[in-house]
Amino acid sequence: MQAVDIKNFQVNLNPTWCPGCGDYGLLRGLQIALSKLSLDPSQVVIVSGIGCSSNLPHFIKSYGYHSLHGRALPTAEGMKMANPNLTVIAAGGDGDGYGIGVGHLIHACKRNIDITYLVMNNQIYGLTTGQTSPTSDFGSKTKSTPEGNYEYSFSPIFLAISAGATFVARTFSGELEHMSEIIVKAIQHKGFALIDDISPCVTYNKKNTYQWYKERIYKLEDVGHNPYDLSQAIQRSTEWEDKIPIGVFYINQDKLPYDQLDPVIRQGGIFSKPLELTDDQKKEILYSFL
Ligand SMILES: Cc1ncc(C[n+]2csc(CCOP(=O)(O)OP(=O)(O)O)c2C)c(N)n1
Ligand code: SF4
Repeated sequence: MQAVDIKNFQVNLNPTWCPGCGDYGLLRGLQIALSKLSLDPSQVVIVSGIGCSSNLPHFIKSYGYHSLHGRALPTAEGMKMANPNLTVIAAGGDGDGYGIGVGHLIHACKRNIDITYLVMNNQIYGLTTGQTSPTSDFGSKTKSTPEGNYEYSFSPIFLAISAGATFVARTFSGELEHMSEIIVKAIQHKGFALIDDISPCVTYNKKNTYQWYKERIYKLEDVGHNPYDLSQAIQRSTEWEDKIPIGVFYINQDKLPYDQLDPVIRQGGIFSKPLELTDDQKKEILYSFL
């Protein structure tokens, strides 16, 4: 694959994340993947929700849209429907995507629209200074559970597979080459792709540290996992605590993506239709967003 210079996707701005935050890894892995795919930054849009991780679009050269907490997916889906030529990437945290936005996640999986969703999962609410999220481990001590979390977490991998996602993977912010390869595959996949990235919060999550993950992580490809086998994928999807699989859990190439089924999107989406507005009217609409 012919790669373009990674500088095409870099901006002259230092991320505001804490030193050591896993989100730096995801940013770098995504930039490597986009350069490997030789994409044009003007054909890529990154849509986020709210949270530390959701600041991602500011730190990468492409189109970007910083939306509302939990609302990255419907915004991203709308963009793909309007202009199916774009490479649309949604991004955010576990609180954003698996908490407040979980209803949208289920429908995006079911709809199988051709976008890639990157969740920087640190098992905590980082921006709001360390409350439990839906993926916080049972028993973990956080600001909102000083005596230990007494809710059980769920597996986003299991959820996405059962809701109909056609590409489901997990990456680790400490494994950049592996991560970039998986992001490349997810973007190339035709349909909804979820990547759950283990992205440690070094400031508020004192349990799930880089070291904690490194002692547990193994690669699915090293154990002969077959991502085209649904029962194998489901079986691995709930593995956690003692051993944590990373890699591609599940691929389904039989289901057609929404954008190949919907009659309007198939014809190029509303982007391809004449706007029938004067230049002044276009300017007025544009400036109302600034
Ligand atoms: C509707 C709404 N509810 C709550 C908030 C407050 N809020 C902002 S960020 C956030 C959690 C962020 O956690 P996560 O998505 O896991 O991202 P992280 O900061 O850990 O990257 C919350 C609850 C908000 N901004 N809007
Ligand atoms: S608080 Fe946590 S998630 Fe937020 S930037 Fe710092 S390390 Fe990253």
